[in-house]
Amino acid sequence: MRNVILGTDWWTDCDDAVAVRLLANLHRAGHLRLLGVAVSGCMEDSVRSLDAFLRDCGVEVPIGIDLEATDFGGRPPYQKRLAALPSRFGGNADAENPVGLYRRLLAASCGPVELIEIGYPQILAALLDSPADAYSPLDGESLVRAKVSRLWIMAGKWDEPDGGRENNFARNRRASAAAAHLCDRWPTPVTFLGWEVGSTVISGAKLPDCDLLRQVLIDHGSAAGRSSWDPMLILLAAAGDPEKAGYRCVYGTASVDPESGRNYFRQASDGSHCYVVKLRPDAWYAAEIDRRL
Ligand SMILES: [Ca+2]
Repeated sequence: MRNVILGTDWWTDCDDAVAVRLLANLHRAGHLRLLGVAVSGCMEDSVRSLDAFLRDCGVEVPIGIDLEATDFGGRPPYQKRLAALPSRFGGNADAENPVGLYRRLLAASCGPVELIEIGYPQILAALLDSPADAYSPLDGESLVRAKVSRLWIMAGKWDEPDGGRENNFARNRRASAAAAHLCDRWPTPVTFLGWEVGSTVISGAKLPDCDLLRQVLIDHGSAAGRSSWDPMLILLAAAGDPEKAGYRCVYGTASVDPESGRNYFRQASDGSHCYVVKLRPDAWYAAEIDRRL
């Protein structure tokens, strides 16, 4: 079975919750094995709310969080209500260090692991720079090279040749610097799903009133559904094959300006990076998500 680790900002947008529900359902169905979740945004209720939501989805996995990630701005709107539900965690301090979580799970995995990132990139960038530790004698870059087969990441805006700008890479200076480092140094193939892919695909509007995910969407102000950036990445990763998931790939090398967060792409047929382009109408992708929630 394919092993995956999820990275999520679990921050101001509710498409992370739609994505977590999808991934939890795929995990419970035995389609893939979710090893753990790393949280790249940190507010008071982050870990309790994520764990409570995962438990409601029928999944209990290790959680790590970047406790310093309090500087992304905005007001996370749906976590407080979730944090009042039962959780294994008393608070954020009970969760693992996120780089330690990745190192522990990667070192312990017998087979290759695929990483799915729907949040800010500073944890993965820090993983690359991590030294050998009790979990592995390998430094971070070597450990990723040895154990990770691919990174699937919702990030960037790839339809602007002069440099697109997207939240996960450009929210603040820290995110942009980490994105630049990630694009420069990440040693495995990377598949990007950009802002332009998910913004017009609206999912999550057909949930029953009793569904906790529906409450999340309402608390976000998206009772009529939300753009599908993060859930589209989950289905792309789950398919494993972009063509089967309704996309074509553009291959080459991605880069990010560490100051502005703008992303650029140099096309090359042998590049280890690719971004996906939709081949089907928006309603098809939305239906694929909604029927799996
Ligand atoms: Ca996200």
